[in-house]
Amino acid sequence: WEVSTTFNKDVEVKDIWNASKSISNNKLTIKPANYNSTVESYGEVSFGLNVASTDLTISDYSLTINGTTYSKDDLDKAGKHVVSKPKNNNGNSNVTISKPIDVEKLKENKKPKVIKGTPFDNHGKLTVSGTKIIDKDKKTFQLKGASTHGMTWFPDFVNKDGFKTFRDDWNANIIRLAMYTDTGNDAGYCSGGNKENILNLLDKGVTAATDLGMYAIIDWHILSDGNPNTHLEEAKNFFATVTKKYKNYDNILYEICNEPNGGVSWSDVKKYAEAVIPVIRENCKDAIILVGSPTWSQDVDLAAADPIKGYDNIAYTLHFYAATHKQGLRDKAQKALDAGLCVFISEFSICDASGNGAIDYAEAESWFDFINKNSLCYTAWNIANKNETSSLIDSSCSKTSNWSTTELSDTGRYIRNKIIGD
Ligand code: IDC
Repeated sequence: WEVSTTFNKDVEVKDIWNASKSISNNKLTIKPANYNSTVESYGEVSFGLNVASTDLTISDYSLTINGTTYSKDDLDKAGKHVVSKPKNNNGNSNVTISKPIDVEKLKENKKPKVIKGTPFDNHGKLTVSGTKIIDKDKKTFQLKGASTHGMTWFPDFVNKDGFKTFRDDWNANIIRLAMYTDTGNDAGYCSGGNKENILNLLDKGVTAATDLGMYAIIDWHILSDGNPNTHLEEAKNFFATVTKKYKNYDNILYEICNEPNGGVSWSDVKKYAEAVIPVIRENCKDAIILVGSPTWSQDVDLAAADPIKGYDNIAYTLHFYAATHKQGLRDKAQKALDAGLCVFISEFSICDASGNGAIDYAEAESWFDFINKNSLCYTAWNIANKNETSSLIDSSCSKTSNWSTTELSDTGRYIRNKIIGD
């Protein structure tokens, strides 16, 4: 264990017992003596010191247990442990720990470390404001990045170096983690996949993105299971599990149904959303939730006409494949925006809807004009080297990170330029 206390001004320790100290920049760090460094579960440790300073106001404090530092915020969240501030410069003031520290509770509420200068450090927790996504300073913020392929099909591309390449070489700030629900075989979470393995893979992706200060989308990738209600109970269980696990991760967005299709109506999708959103809200009061719409997440106009009420921070996904979906779909999107819906492009490519075929550059340009005019967020399908047009990595390249531009596919090169801002 270790305790740190920061004073407003110069600080001097006159005397210390049952512990040792070091001081740097008004920050006093107290370390255990050699005989009390291990505290048993439910055990206690006590130590004392006399401190002198021209200003005994404590501006900050933290506690380190087994190498993990808990900030003032973390400690406060676990129940206001450190209470009394020194009263004056002369009195024998005590800083007391008011009640036993519940380490489990501390751990449970711990926020991941934020690396300085990363997208998440700069923009913080995002919210939905009208049609826009805004950052911690209330400025419009455009998330730009890419989606994994089905993670279970291309697990090697779910890795920190690869995501770092997207962050540093592509200027991307978000990764979408696509988890197919039903593939008809054990690649799908609900069709016989090993849930534990899949959750571990997802965790690898979440941890990598978080360590890099990137945003990430956890995508419940329905597709052949056209109606999201097909796996409603599993969806509820899944979102209960992941939101509990990642409730302190303010960089995570939850996409609850990739692409409803097969004749499903907006009212079916809405019913599903109204069942899943409260499950998410139980752990994550304000994380952004992305909701799909019928016709493979194209019917945002239907959602706009009858949006989900009673919750903040809901955005609606619009998916396009430029060689298939053109002005008609942009018109629908415009209609939704005009009605005040926050539209989020969590999947797209510049080829046809099969994820393959020729690139339509002219339509791709029109789409990017539309995207940038409206500051829409987007993640491009897909981070893999499959021999299909939408894969961002060339199929002849087997590297899973640090791709040069010649190792990208034509789609990859085009989208990289767009993210960088050509
Ligand atoms: C495609 C993949 C392809 C895979 C197929 C499986 O690109 O390699 O064999 O899924 O069903 C979507 C879906 C997305 C599709 C993509 C291209 O969300 O899963 O990926 N697409 O068809 N909607 C429109 C297009």
